[in-house]
Amino acid sequence: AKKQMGLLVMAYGTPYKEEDLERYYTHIRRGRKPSDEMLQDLRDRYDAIGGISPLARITDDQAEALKDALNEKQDEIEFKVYLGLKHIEPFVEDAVAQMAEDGIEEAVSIVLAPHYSTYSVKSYNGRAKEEAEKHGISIRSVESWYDAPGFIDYWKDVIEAEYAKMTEDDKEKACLIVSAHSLPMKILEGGDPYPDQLKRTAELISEATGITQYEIGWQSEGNTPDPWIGPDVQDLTEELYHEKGYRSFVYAPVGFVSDHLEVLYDNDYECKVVCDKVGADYYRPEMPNTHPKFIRTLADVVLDKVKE
Ligand code: FEC
Repeated sequence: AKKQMGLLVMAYGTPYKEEDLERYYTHIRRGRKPSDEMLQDLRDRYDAIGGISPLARITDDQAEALKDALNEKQDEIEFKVYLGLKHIEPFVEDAVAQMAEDGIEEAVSIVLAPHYSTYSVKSYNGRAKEEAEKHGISIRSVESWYDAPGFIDYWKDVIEAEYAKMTEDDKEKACLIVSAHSLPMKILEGGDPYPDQLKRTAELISEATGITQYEIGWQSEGNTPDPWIGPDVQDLTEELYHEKGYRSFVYAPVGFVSDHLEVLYDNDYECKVVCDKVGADYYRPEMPNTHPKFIRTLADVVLDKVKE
């Protein structure tokens, strides 16, 4: 018989319906309720992208597709998938408790975010491990996959598809902006690898595509008084337009993997507003979602972890 293994797929989570907004936002703020104004601002952003973002459905589909890819790739292990979210149910802890109920003794986990940071991946993995220990489940966690060959190759294809829409003259004046979610500057004090990992993803994409006009940007910074890592993608756009004469911007939000608020609003609306204001062309390659090349890459990363 095949060996049974739990596959814990972890992701940020999104509200399922309008009424979830307040508790979701409160959870993101570690228990501090947002003001009415902040809540309205968030509601307006979801409305601007056509209602509650499609993240929930996409995340489910990604987890399911990853399980199928893993079970097709080999025949020693039967993977059973569990979705664990950071800010809404099913929480990471709910997923691990469900594994225990199902009699799973061994599991592997992956976060649907490529770059490791103490704020993101470390906290997901820590929560999974703590709950797994309570149930005597042994769990191995993937820490990052920002340089996985198939991940870089995915971005190469979709970035090249955007450049293919340009004339030769447009290409000469185009800049690729490779970005991830900003984090508070204080993470850098502990030597967090997050910024270097983003830099590496960008270098690998540049090597694969031959695009040398590229910049690193940070986006979606939170509404808190701390300083956040910059440059912010919007400020960067204006600066590059004026100082380097770029006239087309291609945004590759490689720190994310789905069509959700941070891409559909922060890139497709906010960055587009800046491009329209200065008079530059806006491009944004398709997000990985459940693209087979992307899912196969995640499956390779998980199998490498299992074989370690
Ligand atoms: O589409 C959706 O419904 C969810 C989109 C979404 C993703 C996402 C990913 C990351 N976040 C990260 C860090 C922070 C920090 C704060 C913060 C705040 C928010 C708010 C919303 C939100 N995030 Fe998020 N994030 C998404 C959504 N995030 C909504 C609250 C309103 C706002 O500030 O815009 C600041 C918390 C605080 O106030 O103290 C920090 C990181 C990621 C990427 C890694 C991952 O996916 O886990 C890091 C998707």
